[in-house]
Amino acid sequence: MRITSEFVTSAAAAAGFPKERLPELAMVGRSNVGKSSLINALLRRPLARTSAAPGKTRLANFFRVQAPGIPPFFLVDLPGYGYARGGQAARETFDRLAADYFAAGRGATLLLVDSRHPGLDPDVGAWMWLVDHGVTCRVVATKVDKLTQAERRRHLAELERRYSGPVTAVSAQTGEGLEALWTQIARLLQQPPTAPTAP
Ligand SMILES: Nc1nc2c(ncn2[C@@H]2O[C@H](COP(=O)(O)OP(=O)(O)OP(=O)(O)O)[C@@H](O)[C@H]2O)c(=O)[nH]1
Ligand SMILES: [Mg+2]
Repeated sequence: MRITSEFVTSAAAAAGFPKERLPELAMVGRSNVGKSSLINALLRRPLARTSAAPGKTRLANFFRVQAPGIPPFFLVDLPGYGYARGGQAARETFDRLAADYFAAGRGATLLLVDSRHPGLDPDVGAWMWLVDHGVTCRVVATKVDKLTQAERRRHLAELERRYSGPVTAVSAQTGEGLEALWTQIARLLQQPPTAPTAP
């Protein structure tokens, strides 16, 4: 599968979001869950900056992507939530950026959760917020390479119960699950864009 991708822009607020309208898919999840790593694994090149320390991605980064059988789209790397360093001011900036992004009704979302920790309160809270705001959202379990086979079965069952639907398990490290995720992305992007809803 030939995939082409390019970095388009970074935005600290809605005014900086691209004016060009394409289907969009945003990566949402706790800091350090593996959003930027998953983008790089999907695109097969290190476009998004990753870090072992949480809080690496501080802006909304937009990548233009072309993949076979999928109309061109923006993949969006958003800052993670649940990251304390930088204090209240930093947290509010992140919250405002995410609120701006979703208020603009720009597209669908992948909610990334760590496969080792199913059903964390902030993740369930984020999921409920997205669903309440009418955002099309699919759950992806990251870092599955870190689990034993028995843990995988148990944690995935737990996740599917918590999020009332199928969960795609992936590893940015081994590439496991990426093909299934591409199939899901193609399906998500063929749906009509989500309408903006009042908060
Ligand atoms: N073993 C393993 N480690 C991973 C995987 N994906 C990401 N990591 C590691 O997890 C850490 C965080 O990854 P990032 O991709 O920077 O996480 P992020 O969600 O973008 O973090 P923020 O930008 O801080 O919100 C890095 O040390 C990655 O190498 C994976 O699939 N398997
Ligand atoms: Mg990141």
